[in-house]
Amino acid sequence: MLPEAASEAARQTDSALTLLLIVSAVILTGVTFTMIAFATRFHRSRVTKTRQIHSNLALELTWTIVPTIIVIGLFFIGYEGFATNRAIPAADDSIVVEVTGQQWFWSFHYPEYELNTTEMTIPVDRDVVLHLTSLIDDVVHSFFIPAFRIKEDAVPGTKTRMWMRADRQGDYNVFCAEYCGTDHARMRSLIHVVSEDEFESWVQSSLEEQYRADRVANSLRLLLEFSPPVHTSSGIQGLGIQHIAGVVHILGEIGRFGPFHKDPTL
Ligand SMILES: [Cu+2]
Repeated sequence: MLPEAASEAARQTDSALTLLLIVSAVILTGVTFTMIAFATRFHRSRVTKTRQIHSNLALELTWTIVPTIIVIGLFFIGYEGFATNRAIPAADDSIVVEVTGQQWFWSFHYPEYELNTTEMTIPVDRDVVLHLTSLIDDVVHSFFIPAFRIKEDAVPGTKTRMWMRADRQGDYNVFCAEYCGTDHARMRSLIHVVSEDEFESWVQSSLEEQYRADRVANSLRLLLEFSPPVHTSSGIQGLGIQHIAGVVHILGEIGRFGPFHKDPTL
């Protein structure tokens, strides 16, 4: 049902679930067979008169103490996993990623690098702390990573947190697990778990890409802000000299910083 676990905490969750399943299966089987045995043994065709039993201390103590021990035992096993997932590591020796949900996509911000992305990349064997929220006028979403067995609500105006430490490289799905409107089912993303070296070079190339995109976007914004439209005699808006100058400027920017140019230091 779930993909292979990609962190130690996920395996801890899996073993708690497996144990719970085994205990439940044993109890279900025991109860079912006892029920069938009693229904057969004491069927109306065999027994017409029952003995009145007022108390049976040994039996009552057994069916009180044994289930109590089982339930308390399961509680502690569950609590152990819960405590692991809530013991969020200190921010200074982990990677912080700010996750924002909105109808209907996730976006990521790495404050340490001032980097914005639409998919998440993290290094293997490093603690990663997620700060989750939703846009202020949006709805509640839920950030769910099945491979890490963790899920946390992303709530407008509030910051929630969770963490993970991936120990297997690969690409892992992210889903929104809180119904949030029409395209809820399409609100997916990916987490790429890569080596430390690959992560460093990914940060570098993403920053370069972001820098180029920002330069072009800024030029466009300046052009729109500072170039008033020119009205021709027919009343149709035309290009003014500022527009032409602006377009030339943008073409220059694209040439210097655009997708065809690799060196952002120029
Ligand atoms: Cu959602």
